[in-house]
Amino acid sequence: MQSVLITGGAGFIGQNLVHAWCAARPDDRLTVVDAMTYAANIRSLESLIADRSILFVRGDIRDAALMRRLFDEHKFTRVAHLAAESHVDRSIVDPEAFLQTNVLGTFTLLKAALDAWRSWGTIDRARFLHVSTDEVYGSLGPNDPAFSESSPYRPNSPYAASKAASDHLVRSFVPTYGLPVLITNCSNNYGPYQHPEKLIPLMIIHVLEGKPLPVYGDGSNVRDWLHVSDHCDALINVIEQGRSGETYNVGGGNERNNRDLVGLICDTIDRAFAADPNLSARFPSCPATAGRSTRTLIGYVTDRPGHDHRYAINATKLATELGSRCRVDFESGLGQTVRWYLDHEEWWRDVTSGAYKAWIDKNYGYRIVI
Ligand code: NAD
Ligand code: TDX
Repeated sequence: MQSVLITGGAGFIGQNLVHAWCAARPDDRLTVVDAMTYAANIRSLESLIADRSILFVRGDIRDAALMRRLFDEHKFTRVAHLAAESHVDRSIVDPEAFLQTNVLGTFTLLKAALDAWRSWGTIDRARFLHVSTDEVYGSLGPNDPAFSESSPYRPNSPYAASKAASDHLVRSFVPTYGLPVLITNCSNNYGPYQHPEKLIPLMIIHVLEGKPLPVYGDGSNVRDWLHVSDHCDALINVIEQGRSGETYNVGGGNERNNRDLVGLICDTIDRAFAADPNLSARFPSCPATAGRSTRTLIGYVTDRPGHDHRYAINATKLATELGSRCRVDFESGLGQTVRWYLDHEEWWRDVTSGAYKAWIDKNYGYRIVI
């Protein structure tokens, strides 16, 4: 039995990880710490909190006194660190929050773990998993080999630079202080509970509401899509079985350019409307209601500055050392994700009101259709 701290557990991957962890390791005691920024949502955790399967603490990882108190109260033996500012476009408009949370927050958490585990004399049995991104490696050309764990760091956005800085800090705690850390760098996740500012949920919701689908640039940028459940399984495997001090890349092996991906989302929704007449009543503004292809909503808008062209992950190390492999086929994973958003309208309407709306105005207000 382990006492586990999950930071950022109210975010997209965090919520999925909490559920996966409870299912895979029911005897562990889980404490979730989350600052509840605009990106957080704890609806899916409410029943776990109510029946005391997990403890939820609203708190900021930059709060050193709180972090140390939590370590002392709960005697954590595992840390899965996911708390972060995670949206590239936001980091372009307002980078400071990324340095605060991703760099300083990670440092504060590392220090709390080190001080606690040293003072208890348990450092040899503890594990600190830092969840990072493939964006630290920069951008690939069309024929370049996929990123491996030894690819050089070449971050191109303030978000990627802040994650790269945090990876370096985490790594430095191994030779300097002997902290037992593991780092994972993963590709783009998709699945339930993803905030609608990210590509896949944004496009699904815009299709349902009959709004334009803003593809940045010419839509040729490629991402390697990883279902969040495969990612969570890999994280649990890495924290328990991975070699301390090592980095593991996690990828979906599903490269798609944004143009094709958005077209696939449209076709999936068109088929769902053709099969279920109730959807037309629920989403009257969707072109599929009138039997028109929702691809007619696709438009090309001003590109993201510094837009990385292609990401692809070589996940051989994870597969050969730890036996972790993806199980979710991309087309069926995308179909399930579309279905999830169709079935959870109340969830995304809630998220897309208020603060989210203000952000959309700020991010898309200046973009012109090209
Ligand atoms: P998310 O934005 O959905 O969730 C992040 C969570 O962190 C939110 O609940 C937020 O409230 C919390 N948080 C932010 N600042 C905090 C602070 N100072 N203290 C405590 N909590 C704070 O992000 P996500 O998509 O779930 O990503 C989780 C992690 O995985 C991040 O570290 C991200 O860099 C990494 N990652 C994500 C993806 C992806 O495709 N989503 C891919 C690669 C890596
Ligand atoms: O409206 C949009 N139009 C568009 O064309 C949005 C929001 C995105 N895009 C493009 C930009 C990217 O090429 O789609 C692609 C995916 O964009 P995002 O969903 O913003 O993801 P990305 O920038 O690739 O970063 C994601 O994967 C790596 C996560 O948000 C990061 O947290 C993670 O580290």
